[in-house]
Amino acid sequence: MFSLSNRHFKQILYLVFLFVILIIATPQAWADTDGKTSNGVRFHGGDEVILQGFHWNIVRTAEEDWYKIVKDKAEEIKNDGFTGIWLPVPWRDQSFWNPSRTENIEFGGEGYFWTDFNKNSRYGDDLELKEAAAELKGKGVKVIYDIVPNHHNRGHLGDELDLPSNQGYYRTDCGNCDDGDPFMSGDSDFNTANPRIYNLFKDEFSNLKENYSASGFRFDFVRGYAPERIDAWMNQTLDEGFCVGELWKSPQDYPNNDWRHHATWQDIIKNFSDTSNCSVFDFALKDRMQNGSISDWKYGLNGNPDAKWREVAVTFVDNHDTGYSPGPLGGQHHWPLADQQRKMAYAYILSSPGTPVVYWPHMYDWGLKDFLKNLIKIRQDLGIKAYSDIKFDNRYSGLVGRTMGSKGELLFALDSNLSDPRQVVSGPWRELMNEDNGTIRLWEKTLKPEVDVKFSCENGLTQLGQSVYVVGNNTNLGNWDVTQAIKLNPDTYPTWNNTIKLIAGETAEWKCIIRSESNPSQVIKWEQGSNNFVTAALDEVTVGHF
Ligand code: 7SA
Ligand code: CA
Ligand code: CA
Repeated sequence: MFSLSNRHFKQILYLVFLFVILIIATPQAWADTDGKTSNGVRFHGGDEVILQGFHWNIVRTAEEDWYKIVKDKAEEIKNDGFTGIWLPVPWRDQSFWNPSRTENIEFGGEGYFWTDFNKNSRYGDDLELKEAAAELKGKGVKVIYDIVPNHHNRGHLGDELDLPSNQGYYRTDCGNCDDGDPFMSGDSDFNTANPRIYNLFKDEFSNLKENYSASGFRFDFVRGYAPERIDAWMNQTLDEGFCVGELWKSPQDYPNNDWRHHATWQDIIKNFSDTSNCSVFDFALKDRMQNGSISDWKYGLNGNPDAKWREVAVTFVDNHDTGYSPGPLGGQHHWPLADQQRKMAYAYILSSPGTPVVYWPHMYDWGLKDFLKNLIKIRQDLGIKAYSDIKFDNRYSGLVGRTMGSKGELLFALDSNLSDPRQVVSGPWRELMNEDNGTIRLWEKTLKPEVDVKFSCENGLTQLGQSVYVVGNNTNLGNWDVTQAIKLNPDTYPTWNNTIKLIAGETAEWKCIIRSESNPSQVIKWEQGSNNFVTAALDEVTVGHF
């Protein structure tokens, strides 16, 4: 019988203890929470930030197969903070039509008028899709496929999906063979209640999960079929996955005798979510962004006072339908947000509840990557989730509010006359962002308090019109921007002093400078040698010298 000496037993115990510490200490590996809302809606823990991984004209403009481009970018997408990517419809689309009366342009092939489940599409071939999806999943970016169960391009020779008519498979096979709206004339609509059709999609969804790394689905044109069908499909294939429905149908789009004709956008999309148990694109917010003032943005589903409503919202600024896309005709732009509001809109959706989606061209084609990456980092550092609490402050112009993250509070002021965050609620507030002449301002109140640290600079011999300042490597010290440096007082000249707040426990690097009063960017003298260091603690003193 193998017996452990007391010493060996202790060694093993110690090793186990170390292993446990290591696991807990690696936060990024454990950051992704899963699970449904308490009402059973599939939002994968509510900590998702999603990239829309295509735009309308990709099939006409990509320099090479799109799947290869996305695969090669997987590391960057992960590092930008995205936890999921919405990939285009994986099935081949051989349709085409000319969207312009004046120019000879060909649209079609984007996936929404797909032929069959063959995955050799305009985005790349089957193997490229498999590899791109596996690479993304391997990096921790969940793959969410665009799914179009409402209709397809039917009845061509050689199709791998060639269903006969008059068998109950299509809308046109009987008077009520479709429990939803028609797409266009409806002659390509499925009867998704038909067992064969239902199972066709169920098996394909399982295939996407087993062989194409699917972790979620985006259901297209959900006005076209019963939301209960979506819940059944998800239950049987990817019940713990992420799902979102695209219900783009305004109250006036419903017939007079339908309750939704007299309801709000929020009621309509929340009702869909209740029945499908999927999250839902926040067209209530989109409607306010398009038709309201910026202070009306609080009326999106994601701003609802009830967390059970906020948490199912999937917020967006524009997508491949509503917005512009690089390439022919600028894409579709059915309902584009005004350019000058775009950055404020992203500042809002990334600082507020719901699950935010960033549109590919905004992130990677039109110069907003650093701005958006910073917003995503702020969201994740403060632990803001789909269900986080939000409080708006109507005393100021524009949109002012606070989102309560699990690690701290974020105060946002967009296009507002609010001058000091402490007017909203006492601090200490630390400024995180100030863009576009103050139209976008964010502050944080971390759970980490700030402490007063005494800074001194010795031998600060100055001429008239010059003063000694401190500049350093964090927001309170000007982020090494000499125009944001902190001025000291010559009360013990030539030693200059001042008290500056730093976050308790944080270590900062800094230097003394002699700077012109009249021209803030003119530095007459930098402190020589290496940077000074200080770790913020109560009554800490830190001294530099010229
Ligand atoms: O107007 C914008 C808003 O203004 C606001 O002020 C209004 C809003 O209500 C108002 O408050 O929003 C309205 O307009 C929206 C955009 O049209 C509507 C919304 O309901 C309405 O209220 O949104 C609808 O259209 C979107 C494009 C859909 C929404 O789900 C839907 O509700 N988006 C998704 C659905 C599809 C289709 O799968 C995709 O469409 C979108 O990318 C996706 O995100 O055999 C069939 C057949 C025949 O019946 C036809 O006669 C024949 O012409 C085939 C042929 N149809 C072709 C189409 O004519 C052609 O346009 C088809 C084969 O190809 C094209 O269709 C494209 C579609 O244009 C394109 O957007 C489709 C298939 O390639 O792919 C895309
Ligand atoms: Ca999650
Ligand atoms: Ca339909």
